[in-house]
Amino acid sequence: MTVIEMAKRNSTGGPDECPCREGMFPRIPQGRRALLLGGGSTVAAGLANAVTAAPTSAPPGAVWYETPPDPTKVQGRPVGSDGGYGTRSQFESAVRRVYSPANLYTSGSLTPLADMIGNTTPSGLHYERHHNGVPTIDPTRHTLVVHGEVRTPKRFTMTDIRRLPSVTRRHFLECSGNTYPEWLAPTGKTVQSTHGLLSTSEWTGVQFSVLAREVGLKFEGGWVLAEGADSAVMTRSIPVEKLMRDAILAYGQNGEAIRPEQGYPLRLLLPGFEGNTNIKWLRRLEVSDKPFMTREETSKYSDLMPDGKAWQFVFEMDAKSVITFPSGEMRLPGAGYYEITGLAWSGRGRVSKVEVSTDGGANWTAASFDNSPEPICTVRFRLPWMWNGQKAVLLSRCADETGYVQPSREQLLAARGANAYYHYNGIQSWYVAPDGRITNVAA
Ligand SMILES: Nc1nc2c(c(=O)[nH]1)N[C@H]1C(S)=C(S)[C@@H](COP(=O)(O)O)O[C@H]1N2
Ligand SMILES: [Mo]
Repeated sequence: MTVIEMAKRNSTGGPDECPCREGMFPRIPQGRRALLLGGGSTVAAGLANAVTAAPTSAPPGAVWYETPPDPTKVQGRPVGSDGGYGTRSQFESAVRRVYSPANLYTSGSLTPLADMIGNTTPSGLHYERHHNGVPTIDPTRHTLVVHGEVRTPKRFTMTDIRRLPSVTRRHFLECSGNTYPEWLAPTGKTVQSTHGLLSTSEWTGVQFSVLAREVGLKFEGGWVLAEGADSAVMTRSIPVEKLMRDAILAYGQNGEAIRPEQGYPLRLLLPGFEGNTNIKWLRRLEVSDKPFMTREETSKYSDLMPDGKAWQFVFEMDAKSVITFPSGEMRLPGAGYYEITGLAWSGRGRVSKVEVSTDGGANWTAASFDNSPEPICTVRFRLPWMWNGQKAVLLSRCADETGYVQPSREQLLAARGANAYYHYNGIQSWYVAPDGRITNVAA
């Protein structure tokens, strides 16, 4: 099939067209589609950089430039037309976070994993989970109070914090509710809906251990209550041992100030710990010899076991991987060569291995990595594949440097039972039908 044929097949999207919807592989952005199909893209001679009506796939209010037949004949747009802050190409605007109206995702959004390139999530596509909206915080008035069992309680302004030595590290963040609907049955239609509460950023900030020297902890060990300045006043108890090991009070994300949705102006970043403990809009740290037993670590974010008892303080995110191409609701245009790719990550260290199966788990082949895996960070894996046009079931399975291996769905269900909710990390299966359609199935 030619690109134009695929574009024709795909040209029926409405205003809420989802980038992952069936038939969208390979996706042809609406504007370029028009050009390929020879319609709607004529430009009057000499009319440079005309703004035309945006196609339906563009976000409301988007500025849309006419595409001249020959860009060398029309002067480009002047520098500064972006108001001093760049935006992505108009042809990429269909790649968006999805806001889910129901349950866990009430006030959250999902990263479009199928469209991610490389290994860093652009800040504007980082997943979101807010328990009571995004507060508006003036950094010149924001402070962080550190008190409790410390020798010198202190209040730090953002200026104080930015004067301290900083570190910059790339880490993933994953909500422990990520992939939760899959406990019951294969549910999510796209990889964005099954695994989209996962993102990777480069974080910059001050290590907790630096701050601890400023206030003087009274004893080793113990717990710290971290509190957010949002209207949910999110609170979690964190072991001091973890904070001293690798916690970052982050004010930077991917080279600029952390986004409001990620906790501007300051968030706690606990590499590998469940998303919830990474308190955003951080305003208070209280040191104690015991945990505070807040709502989010008693009623919520505890794991109910088959025997009715609950695990508390299940912090570390287990190793997990998912194939992002091909994945749910895509359609392969025909038999032939493809490259299977996806992401693998572990809250306990580096990913050591990813294996891929194209026959539902009978045979496994080691995938290659785009870069040497970093600690507590996603890594992109890939494996070449010749599809013979027959039914196939695609799986990925990862291991981390501690020797832990990602469990199959059956192994996980056997261990955790029907009461489980958080921390689903079973192997994801994508079924490839002979017509090329990809769906979410139990392997
Ligand atoms: N203050 C505050 N911190 C918070 C939350 C919140 O609602 N308020 N949500 C938590 C949850 S459940 C998750 S998964 C992560 C999400 O971080 P993100 O929105 O930057 O992706 O932030 C955590 N920290
Ligand atoms: Mo979360």
